Amino acid sequence: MTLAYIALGSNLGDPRQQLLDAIDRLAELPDTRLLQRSPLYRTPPWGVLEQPPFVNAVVQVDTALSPHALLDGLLDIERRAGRVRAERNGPRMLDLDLLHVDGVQFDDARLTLPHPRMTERAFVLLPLNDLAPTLQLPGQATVAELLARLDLAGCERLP
Ligand code: PH2
Ligand code: MG
Ligand code: MG
Repeated sequence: MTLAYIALGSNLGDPRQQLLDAIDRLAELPDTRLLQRSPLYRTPPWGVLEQPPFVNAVVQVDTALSPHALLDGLLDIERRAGRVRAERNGPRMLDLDLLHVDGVQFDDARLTLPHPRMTERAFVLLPLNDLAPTLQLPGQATVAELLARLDLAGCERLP
């Protein structure tokens, strides 16, 4: 079994409920156990600014699935949540991104691990820091160190 971290995001429909439903679906993935989930955060949109705020979270799973099989599972959960592939960085019902798989550094047309842009994104590192502050990202620093460099303005933990 291998530890993996998955980021969740939504800013359409009922984002909070989308994330809670997605966490239930993640817990049902084959050969996978949900170990921890972060609090939910409301975060200002990054990339495309003219869109509603997001709700973001991160979960930690223990899985026997390969990274590509796990990715297929995430895409299936996105599809079932009504995700339509549209504008890059634009609004979405549900986005599930595979952030990190223990011991795996990998790059192909479908998947890059660790996720190459996670180190610049408060909406990823803030919830990841709740679960794994000392997680070392290859060639870089720990999650807590990377988070300390980012602007957290507008990020708010939801009750
Ligand atoms: N996802 C994006 C683009 N911008 N901004 C926030 N705050 N949260 C996200 O999850 C997000 C985003 C593309 O995946
Ligand atoms: Mg994303
Ligand atoms: Mg995605």
